Amino acid sequence: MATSITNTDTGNYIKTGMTILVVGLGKTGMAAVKFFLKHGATVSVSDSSSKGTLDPEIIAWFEENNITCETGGHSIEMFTSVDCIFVSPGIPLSIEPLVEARRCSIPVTGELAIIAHYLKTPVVGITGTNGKTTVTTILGNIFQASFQNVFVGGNIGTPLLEYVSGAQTADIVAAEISSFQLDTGGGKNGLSFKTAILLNISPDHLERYTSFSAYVDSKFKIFAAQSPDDFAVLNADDIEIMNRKHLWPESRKFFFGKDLAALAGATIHGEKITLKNSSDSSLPDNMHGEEYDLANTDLRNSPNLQNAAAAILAARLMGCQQQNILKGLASFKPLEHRMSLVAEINGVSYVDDSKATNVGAVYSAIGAINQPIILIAGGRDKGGDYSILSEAVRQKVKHILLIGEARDKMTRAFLAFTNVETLDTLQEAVCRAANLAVPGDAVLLSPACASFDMFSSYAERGAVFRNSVLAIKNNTACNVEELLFH
Ligand code: UMA
Repeated sequence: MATSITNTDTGNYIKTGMTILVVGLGKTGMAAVKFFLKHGATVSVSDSSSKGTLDPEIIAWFEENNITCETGGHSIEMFTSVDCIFVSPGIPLSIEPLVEARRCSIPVTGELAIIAHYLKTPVVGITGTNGKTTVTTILGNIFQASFQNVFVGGNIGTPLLEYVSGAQTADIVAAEISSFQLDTGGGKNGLSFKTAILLNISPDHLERYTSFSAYVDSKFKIFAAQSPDDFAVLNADDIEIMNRKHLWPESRKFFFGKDLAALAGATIHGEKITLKNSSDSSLPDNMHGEEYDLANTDLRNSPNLQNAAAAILAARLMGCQQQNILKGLASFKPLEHRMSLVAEINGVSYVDDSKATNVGAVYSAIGAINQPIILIAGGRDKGGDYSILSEAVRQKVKHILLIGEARDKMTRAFLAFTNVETLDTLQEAVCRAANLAVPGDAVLLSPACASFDMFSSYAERGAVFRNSVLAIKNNTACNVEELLFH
């Protein structure tokens, strides 16, 4: 082995000649390979996909740079013959070669732990089960109105390692942070966020975590490296967050929500958000009493009011002025596949909420619709507890159409509460929904599951829903089955 690393917990410091294995060759893995090469490391890579699925240009580039490339699986030999292992966020930490590497005391690290030592720009981190991308986008807009140069990245799309590899010219970074990223770099030695936002927590990714409590612990790691000069922004209406006072950060805590009681932060009333102090905590710079009216913005409905409140609070704590925050809020456009109205056909609304990949998101979607609902759900099960939806389904959902791997498990969960049918494809489900719906109903795609059993992403699933609905809209006189299948 070449040079050993100084920090045996995480392997944060990259030294010339040290050997690093990068696991996973997606966006993060490729950014990591380039970053480690730039810092003089000897890099090898390992990916579970077969060689044929990798871009031949990338394989050629690996050869040119003497990068040993393992494809089609992960071998213990590769994992135990390096100084340090870098894992991409999507790699389960329980795979055998990683367990064996840890047994051999080889440090396993990830993006946040690495950039903790290289990032020079103040960063606002946004995590939570739902709403991360929306809040990151809102904050990105506000920062664009407030600063000269802004970088928006992380789980939203561009790896933070890409930013750190470059000239780092931004004045501020808005980073969407997933629990997967926090697992390998969100601890005390991990990235320190100037402001860290925890939006909400409900069961998700339970196919990866041993328990809900392990998932919650992962989310709270976003605060672990903060100092008392940093800010934490927490959801006062979220029971899971408020019940875990023992996990709350040492940084200065501010809250957002409808019921702040004696807490300081951003309070939501109707379509307005007001900043307030409390008896034992004050917002900096006389922000107390500042009001933000969202009535004329695309953020006026729940859960976006909560998302906006978190973003306003964080932006203000980072020194943005009210007029620039208002500009940022006004420029927000709803993101695709999140409660997006696709069409109204014969008095029936068709709503695409394909991004709702967990039970909590579906709960919120059902709550936001004040019409009888025909719900299309299902996909790859993520270990969520569907019974959380029982009461909402009994009250508002007249029919559930289930697709994908989870359909039998979901049928058992909902049969006692509404009419349930299973179908083979999303197109069939849309046709069936169109046949069942009467004027005044809403057809809602809100799957509570991942899409990967049938689609490449939630975006593709949403696009298939949208195309099916639009095909019906453009041919309302036709039989919908004929329209979609012939
Ligand atoms: N792979 C293996 N072994 C495995 C599993 C996967 O080698 O056991 C390989 C795959 O063949 C593939 C690569 O790993 O080549 C993919 O790595 P990755 O899943 O970590 O994906 P990246 O392309 O690096 O994208 C990641 C995030 N993906 C995940 O966390 C799963 C992206 O978030 C993020 O945008 C990107 O980094 C930049 O930061 C996506 C996501 O789904 C949107 N995130 C989850 C979510 O939002 O729920 C957390």
